[in-house]
Amino acid sequence: GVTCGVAQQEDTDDGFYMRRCVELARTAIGCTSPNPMVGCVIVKDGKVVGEGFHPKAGQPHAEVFALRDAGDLAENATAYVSLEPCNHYGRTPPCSEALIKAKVKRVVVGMVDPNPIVASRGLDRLRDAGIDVATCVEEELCRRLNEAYIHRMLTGNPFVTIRYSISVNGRFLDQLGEGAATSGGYYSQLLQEYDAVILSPSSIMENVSIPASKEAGANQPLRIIIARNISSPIKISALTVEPTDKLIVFADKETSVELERAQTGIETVVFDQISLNAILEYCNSQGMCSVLFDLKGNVSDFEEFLQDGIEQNLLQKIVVEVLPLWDENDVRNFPVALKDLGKRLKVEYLQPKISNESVVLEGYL
Ligand code: AOF
Ligand code: ZN
Repeated sequence: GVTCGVAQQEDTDDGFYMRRCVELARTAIGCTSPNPMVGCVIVKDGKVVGEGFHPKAGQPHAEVFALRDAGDLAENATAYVSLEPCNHYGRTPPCSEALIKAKVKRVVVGMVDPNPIVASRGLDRLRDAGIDVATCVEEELCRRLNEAYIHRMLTGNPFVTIRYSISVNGRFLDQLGEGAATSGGYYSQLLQEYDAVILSPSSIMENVSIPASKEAGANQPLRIIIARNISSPIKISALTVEPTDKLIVFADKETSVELERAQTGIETVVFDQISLNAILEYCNSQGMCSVLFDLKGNVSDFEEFLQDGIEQNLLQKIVVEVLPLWDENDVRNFPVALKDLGKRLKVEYLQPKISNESVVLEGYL
């Protein structure tokens, strides 16, 4: 990828406004795929005169909203953008031209755009126009913000996260029910970050409910239920599906026939064989940047996907929720696939998030 590593300008004000850009960008969390989240701030004489973010693919970019907000005050101002301004005609015209036209004096950028059709051309265009350009300000933060977009740009695959819950003594929570496995407001926040959440039918059957982000106004991920070799697809028809639920079943041929018979009315995509590759290919074709495998209590349904993911390097992140429970039962049930996955965690990236309800560990593979 294109990275510069060291910030060209270590100015505290630059860092401050860049962090504001990231905050603005996050307003559109879960809504921008296949595009990145981007925020922009226009600053003149130490005052913010314009702010904007990219709300959705197909809509104007962050810079356009911020420049509109600033109006004439953009002249001789500094524009902060969390991602390099684009220099191409896509769904929208180039932001580099918009910045030049607005006569900004300086542009401060968080990170270079890994999109091969941008990749430094935006920066070059601005410099050619005589604008003072600084890059890689709060680069790490900006990269984290768009880790899924970056991954997809560089690999052509969606960013894949595996999620599960354990007790303090390391028991995989397959018997403790959905309540235990999804306690913590973190789960609701996690869901809104992803374009899709992938579930096994058995993981949702007990409560006959599908997970949704409870954040106010949150974009809901597409809920994908993997249904293969299942004995009773009729159960899927018992799901309480709200009209607003984005729900789809990935079924093998046999299961799809059964589902049709049960007249579930739930949209079904039929696969010859449901493999991790097939799932990711579908998600990618739909412009999804990120996918969350929610193991809940059913690793056995996903074991083969995990093994394939490990072998082919298709898994990027693990999110483990440690619940304040001590399970008196045998802890030897810990799934082999997860042990394999755990061995690959890069410990230096482990990030604990501590709340009243649980400790969540996030690690990169
Ligand atoms: C920016 N500012 O806010 C965003 C950028 O189809 P388009 O026209 O929306 O272009 C999409 C590409 O533009 C996307 O892949 C990425 O390279 C860049 N996104 N660039 O200057 C923004 N969202
Ligand atoms: Zn743009």
